Amino acid sequence: MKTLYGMPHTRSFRALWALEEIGVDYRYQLVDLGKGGGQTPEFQALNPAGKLPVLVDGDLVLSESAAICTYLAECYPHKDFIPEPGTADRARYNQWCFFVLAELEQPLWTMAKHKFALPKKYRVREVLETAAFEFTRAAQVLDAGLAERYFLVGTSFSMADLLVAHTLNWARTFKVKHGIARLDDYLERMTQRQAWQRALAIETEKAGGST
Ligand SMILES: N[C@@H](CCC(=O)N[C@@H](CS)C(=O)NCC(=O)O)C(=O)O
Repeated sequence: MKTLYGMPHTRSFRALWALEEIGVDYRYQLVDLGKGGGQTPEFQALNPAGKLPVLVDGDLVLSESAAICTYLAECYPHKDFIPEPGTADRARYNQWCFFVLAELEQPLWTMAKHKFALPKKYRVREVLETAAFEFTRAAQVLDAGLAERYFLVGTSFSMADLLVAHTLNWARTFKVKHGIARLDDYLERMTQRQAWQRALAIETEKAGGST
């Protein structure tokens, strides 16, 4: 049985949503970062960074949300959430996954770090405007990539869509605007997926205190 270590309102939603898309059995282990759950010896043995998500699957202990989503998609190729290796679509899939991590989410993460995540003495308010500008530029790149497309790669939903949609929703939740209607429509489509709705319900239940 797979175990996902996660906490509501973190990047572990990506792995949770991926598990729900695939429809495989798993256990959700809540790690309360606010109460030092990432710093316990038990959790640090799984991820010395103390970060979520972590997926444990047999002997495999995997961190990094995009790696987890890609791993899950590769384990269940018949679900068609990742293009075949060595194809042009797989190259495009990789391109968008790396884009999410390196370009789209970094300005959001910078804002979060400098608003609340870093210790107060390391926060620099002046970077917030720059990060907002960088997010808008990355969103424009995404907009161009989605022109005339329903999904980012090929003709079906992939984990690249999952990572991008989660990140756009992150921006929406934190009221970081890009002002691009096509991205709003795309996010609307992605969040109408049943697996998104199920993952959201699970997070809501976990946030209510049930482990
Ligand atoms: N690149 C990592 C980032 C993981 C990450 O920073 N997770 C945050 C929650 S969204 C975390 O666990 N933070 C706890 C900490 O920094 O101590 C991924 O995508 O999985």
